[in-house]
Amino acid sequence: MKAARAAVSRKLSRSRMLRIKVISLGDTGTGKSCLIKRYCEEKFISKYIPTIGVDYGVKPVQFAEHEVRVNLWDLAGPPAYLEVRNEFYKEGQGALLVYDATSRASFEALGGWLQEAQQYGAPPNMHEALGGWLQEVQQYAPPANMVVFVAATKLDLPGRKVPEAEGRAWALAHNMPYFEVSAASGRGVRALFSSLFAAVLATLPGADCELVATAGRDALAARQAEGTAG
Ligand SMILES: Nc1nc2c(ncn2[C@@H]2O[C@H](COP(=O)(O)OP(=O)(O)OP(=O)(O)O)[C@@H](O)[C@H]2O)c(=O)[nH]1
Ligand SMILES: [Mg+2]
Repeated sequence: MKAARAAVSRKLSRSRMLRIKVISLGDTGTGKSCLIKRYCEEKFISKYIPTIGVDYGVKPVQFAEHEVRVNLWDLAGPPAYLEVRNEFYKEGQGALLVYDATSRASFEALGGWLQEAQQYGAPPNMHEALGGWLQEVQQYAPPANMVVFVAATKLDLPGRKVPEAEGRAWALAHNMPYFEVSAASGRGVRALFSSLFAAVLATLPGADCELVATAGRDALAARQAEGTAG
């Protein structure tokens, strides 16, 4: 009887478990898959293994006594996979918009990625966008359903082509948080993911206040550990 009650309660808590959906986007080869692998498995693979369409993974993340299941949809960057990617923009609640700091082309492609997300995601909040000081914000606003974070990757490599100030200014102009990371060294990765999760959780109407507060505190601690708190 006791065992049956415990099983029912486990089933109930599983069914109430919060799930969030996060997607990755950015040019092919920018390091989206490596970033996710570093966060989920604390591993780095230097051999390039292109994503075929989309890769899916679930990461359970603990915030005090609350567990959140993060569904990660790692999208492939090549234009040919648009047909696969477009399915995911409506579902995504959080997105990592990734560019390679050693590739100016991947940075210049960011606006196009936002447009793609806007075209296939929920329509952007035009009222908010129009309040911005850049006309571009209106054109490249992220979908209304999605919290988007910008990540400059491969910070361990020499030959940087996009200075930090430029990446940060672009993100700021589009009203998005900006992080500098390296999947190879792990720099900034935990701070990036925990901050994105905290931001997504804060947008969910049904999320427990204590969970949201704990996620926010965890994210701040991770940013402080990286020296990126601000
Ligand atoms: N040095 C260094 N190399 C990296 C880093 N992140 C990724 N790479 C390398 O960049 C290449 C591409 O990485 P992926 O993560 O597969 O790129 P992707 O964005 O997922 O590419 P697609 O799946 O084709 O869209 C691989 O050879 C990685 O080892 C990094 O932080 N530092
Ligand atoms: Mg990939």
